[in-house]
Amino acid sequence: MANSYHITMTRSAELYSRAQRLIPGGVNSPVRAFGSVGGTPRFIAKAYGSRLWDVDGTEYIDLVGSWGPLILGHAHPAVVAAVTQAAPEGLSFGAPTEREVALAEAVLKRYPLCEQLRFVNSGTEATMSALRLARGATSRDKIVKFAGNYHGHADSLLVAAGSGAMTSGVPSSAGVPANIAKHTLVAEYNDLASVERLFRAYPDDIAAVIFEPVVGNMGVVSPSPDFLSGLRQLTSRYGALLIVDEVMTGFRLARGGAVERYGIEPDLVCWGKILGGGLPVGAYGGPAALMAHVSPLGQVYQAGTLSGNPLAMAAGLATLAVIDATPDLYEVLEARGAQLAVGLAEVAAAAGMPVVINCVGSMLTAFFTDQPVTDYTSALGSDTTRFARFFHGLLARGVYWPPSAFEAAFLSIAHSAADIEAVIAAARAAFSEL
Ligand code: HOZ
Repeated sequence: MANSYHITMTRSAELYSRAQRLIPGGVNSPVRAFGSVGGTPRFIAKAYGSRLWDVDGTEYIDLVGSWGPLILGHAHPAVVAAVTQAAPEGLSFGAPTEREVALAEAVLKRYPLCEQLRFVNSGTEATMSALRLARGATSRDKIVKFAGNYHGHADSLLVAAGSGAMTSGVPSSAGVPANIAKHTLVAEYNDLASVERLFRAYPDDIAAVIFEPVVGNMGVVSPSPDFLSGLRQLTSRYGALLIVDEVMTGFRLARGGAVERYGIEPDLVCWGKILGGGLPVGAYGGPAALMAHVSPLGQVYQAGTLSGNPLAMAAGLATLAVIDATPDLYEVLEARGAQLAVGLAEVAAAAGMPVVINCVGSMLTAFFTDQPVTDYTSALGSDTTRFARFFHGLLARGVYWPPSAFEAAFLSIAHSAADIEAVIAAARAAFSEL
C-alpha cells in the first residue's frame, strides 16, 4: 500500500502564498517579508496591549509595536473609543476641522520652538515636505543626511538609507534619478568632521541637514552630545536649516521627544507614528516665519486630500491625552527599557555571546558584535546570520521581535515587568542555541 502524505500549511503560509501572487514580495512594506531572517511572515489577526495573535492563533509578546506608534500598546481603549466616536461623524471631509486645531495645539505645546505645523499622512510625507520647505526657504538645492539614517522613501532621501534598504542591499534605491541623488550629500553619524567637510566643499549650496536624533533605522544608535550641538553650530554658521526627524522618537523619548530630552534647537521638526496613535499621520513644523513659505501663504507647494483626516486626528489626540494623564509614563518606559537591556546583556554574557545592547528609553537593539555601535559602519558589523537565528529562537517562544538586525524594538506602557522577564527568558533559551 502506498504511503500518503498530507502536508498542512499554516494559515500564514497560505496567505503569504496568495499575497505573493498579488503584492510584490507579498507585503506592503519590505521588512515585513522576513527577507533578512528567512521563514514565513506571520499574518496578524488581532492585537491587544502588549500581545498580538497571528491568524493561526499563536500569541506573541510584541516588540515591534507597528514600528513605533503604539506607545500605549495595541488597541488602547481610549484610542479605540476616540476613533469609534469620530467615525460615524464622517470619515473624511477635505475641509478643516476642530480636531486638527486641537492636535496642532497639543503638539506645539510640547515643542515650544515650533510655532506652526502642517499635518500630512506619513513620516515620508513629513520629511519630503520639510526638505522642500528648506530648499524653498533657502533657495539652495543640496541636503546632508547621514549614512544609515532613514527618513522614508522620498527620492532625495533614499541615498545611503537605513531600515529595509539596509538589509535589502539597496541603500541607494534604483529609480532615483542621478540628478536628484547628486544633491544628497552623505555624512557619517556621530562624526562632525564629515559634516564640516561637506559644508566646506559646498558652503553656499546646502539647504538643510536632516538627521535622526536617536537613530532607530540602523538599529538604535545614540548621538554623542557634541554631535548634536555641533550640528546646530555648523548649520547656523553656513546658513543651512537643521531638520530633526522625530518620526520614531517624537513623544517617545520624552513628552517633547528627543528635542526635549537632548535640548536640541531645531529649525524644523518632522513627526509621525505616535502622533497618529496607530493611524496614518505625519507632520512637519517650525517657526511661523519659516512655515509662512508653505502654501497657501507662500510659494512652497504641499497638499493632501486626507491630510488632517478626522479619524487619525482623533487617534492622535486620544494618544497624547493618555500620555498627559499618565504622569509616570516615561519613567515606566525607561524602567522597562533598562530592565530589558540589562537582562539581555546578562543572558548573552552567560551564553558567551558577543552582543552589544543599545537602548535609549523604550527603543532597543541587540547587535551581534563585540564592538561599540555608534554609526553605520559599526552597525554593519552585527552578525546578521546569528541575529536571524536569535530572531527565530524568540519567535518560536512567543516573542515577536523586529525581523531585521537593523531595526529598533519598541516598548509600550502595556509591557509589564513580567512581559520583559518573559522576553529575557526566551532570549536566554535562544542564545543558548546559537
Ligand atoms: N521601515 C519601517 C521600519 N523602520 C518598517 C515599516 C513597516 O514594515 O511597516
